[in-house]
Amino acid sequence: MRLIACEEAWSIPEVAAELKNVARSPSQSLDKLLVKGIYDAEADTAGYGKMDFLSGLLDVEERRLPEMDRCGVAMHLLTLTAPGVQMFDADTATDLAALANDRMAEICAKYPTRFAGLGSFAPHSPKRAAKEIERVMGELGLNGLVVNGHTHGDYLDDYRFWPILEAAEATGATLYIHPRAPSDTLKGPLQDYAMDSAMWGYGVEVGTMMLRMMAGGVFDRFPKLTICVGHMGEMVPFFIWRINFMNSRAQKVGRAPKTQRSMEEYFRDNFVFTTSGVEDPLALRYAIDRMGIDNVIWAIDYPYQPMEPAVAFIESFACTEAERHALCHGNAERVFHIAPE
Ligand code: VNL
Ligand code: MN
Repeated sequence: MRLIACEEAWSIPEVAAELKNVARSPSQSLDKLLVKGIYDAEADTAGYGKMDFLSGLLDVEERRLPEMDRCGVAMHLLTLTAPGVQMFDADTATDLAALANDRMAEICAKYPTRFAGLGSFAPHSPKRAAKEIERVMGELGLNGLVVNGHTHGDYLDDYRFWPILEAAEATGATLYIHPRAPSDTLKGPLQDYAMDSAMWGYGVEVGTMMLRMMAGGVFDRFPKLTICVGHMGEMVPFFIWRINFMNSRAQKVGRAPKTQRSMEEYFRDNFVFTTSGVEDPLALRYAIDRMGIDNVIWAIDYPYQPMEPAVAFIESFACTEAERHALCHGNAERVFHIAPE
């Protein structure tokens, strides 16, 4: 079975160097716990540096490719790792996104059956971002887009980001909303016990973004836009019944804008999600039965998650051949414009 892993983190030295500057800046962002840990290891107190994610992020050929071969992983869909360029000023972010996209396109051209990639852009400069999206999906021939949660506290339901959503829809680019730590106004009680990141904060951050977009009517304005999220849907599949019920009540009393379709319809029609970092067969079975097999895609979350157990998880998952085909590569090929074998 062709295994295409669809949320695989990667970086370039120039972005890593700029993140080291962020680590030493006075920013109060909750992302600094991870940024300090990975990019300024001498200053690390949280232990990220000890896990040495940086060498895994910066590497393609030395360790990643041999490990893919060993585990039987055909392809990684690469993404510039969170927080991407979103903590930089708009000019630096715009330039570094373009540089990362160029490098990613080189890797994909060198290994067309082993690597595909999602392009980055600077959301804080929406018009230039829209131009970069056209370049990513045109000239560079990449497979879609990635954004990491909020940008300086703003979420994608804000009309200022419409040029970005418009360009994504027009170019047929699926937009992967990857997590970063919750914004300054959301972070309060999430600062302790390692709740800032993958354990809990990331899901709160992306789930909040998803609900703002659905309830805010983004998909009435951009009905063909496809959003991908990771981590088994960032808790939304399990809660969609209640989200749907309560949004409908809120619309009736004027606490939420009237939308053309229901929250459940937006989630089914405008979203897909990956299994990244949730290797739980009960959660996967529920997600497939609840949202439909066409909406679920396998991913590892390398190097934050090791490859081998993620492969064992999907290969041992009890499902039909048609379901395995969809999970392991069919849906990825459709959603991310990857040529079938
Ligand atoms: C972690 C996990 C970080 C998955 C990630 O991106 C991620 C983590 C920065 O465990 O800190 O995609
Ligand atoms: Mn990830």
